[in-house]
Amino acid sequence: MSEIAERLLAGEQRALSRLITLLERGDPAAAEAMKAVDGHTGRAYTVGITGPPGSGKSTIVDQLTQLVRETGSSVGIIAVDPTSPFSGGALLGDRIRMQRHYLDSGVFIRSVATRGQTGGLPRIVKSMVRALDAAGTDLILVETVGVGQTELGIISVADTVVVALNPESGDAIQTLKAGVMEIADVYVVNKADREGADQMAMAITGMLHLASVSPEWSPPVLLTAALTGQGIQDLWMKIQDHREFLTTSGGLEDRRGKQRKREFLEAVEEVLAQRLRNKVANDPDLNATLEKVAAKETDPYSAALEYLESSLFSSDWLNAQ
Ligand SMILES: Nc1nc2c(ncn2[C@@H]2O[C@H](COP(=O)(O)OP(=O)(O)OP(=O)(O)O)[C@@H](O)[C@H]2O)c(=O)[nH]1
Ligand SMILES: [Mg+2]
Repeated sequence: MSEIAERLLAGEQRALSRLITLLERGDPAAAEAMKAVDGHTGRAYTVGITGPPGSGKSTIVDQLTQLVRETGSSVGIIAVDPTSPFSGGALLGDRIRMQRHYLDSGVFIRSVATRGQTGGLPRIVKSMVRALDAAGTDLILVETVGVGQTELGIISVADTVVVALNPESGDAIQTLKAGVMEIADVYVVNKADREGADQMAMAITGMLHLASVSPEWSPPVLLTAALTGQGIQDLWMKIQDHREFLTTSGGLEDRRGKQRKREFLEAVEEVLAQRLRNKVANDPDLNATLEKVAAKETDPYSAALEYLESSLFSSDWLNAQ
């Protein structure tokens, strides 16, 4: 086993930081270490916190961390930031919001920039969760911002998904329609100190009744004021209830198994697409084909199939449905 994997399994924080840096660089040593530690994962519990921008996710994460640290458990925080790594705004805000935890050796905090990437959660987030898990972290909190694919992608890594909304987010119902209802295990109407929180909670509850998402688990709808910590204890209890439900029903194993299968298929696609891009970029004959397409000598789709057939794949492979 690689040295870094060994040190990680021994719970060394520096090995964890190092591994994450290697993962960020796409260093082959990271892949090797991840392979070695994979069998040692599964003890950590992962909670995803997602919702529209500014709904108070980081404040909730900060308060949950505080609460959980009081029990002595270690916490890993991964903030997935959709902005560029250089804009810094959101990261700076998070730093301020979570600053009391930066000096705590029982809390590990890392941000991941998605760099405008669309289509699911960046793969590195899954590796980071696994690395934190292997290093012995008890609770992992993953914050994802926004609505859409990245947000929904949280389901591919979290055991429990918390969706945080606000009383005034008039778009909340819209948010729910955008596939969020299928992934939310717990709803939080944060900023309950503001007007309209009860109505918002009732509206969500009403929609849940209509949708009846899962017969075994009805997602609770909670009110919190994360700024003061109000309702956070209750949120933590509901997260633990959900964990208990998943563990006793066998749902946890099922969920994690599905996540791993999906990750495998995504990796196949990713590697294939990458190799294909490299190959196409370095193909000296490609220009001739492109010129033909531009000159309307052939239509783009048939040209693409012909090109792939002649240069990369057999026609059997391409025509298989
Ligand atoms: N009034 C009130 N404000 C809150 C509450 N919770 C958070 N806020 C404020 O809302 C703003 C956004 O909070 P964050 O925790 O950064 O929200 P976020 O969802 O992490 O934001 P992004 O990561 O940028 O999407 C901050 O100014 C918080 O102080 C609350 O319960 N009540
Ligand atoms: Mg945030």
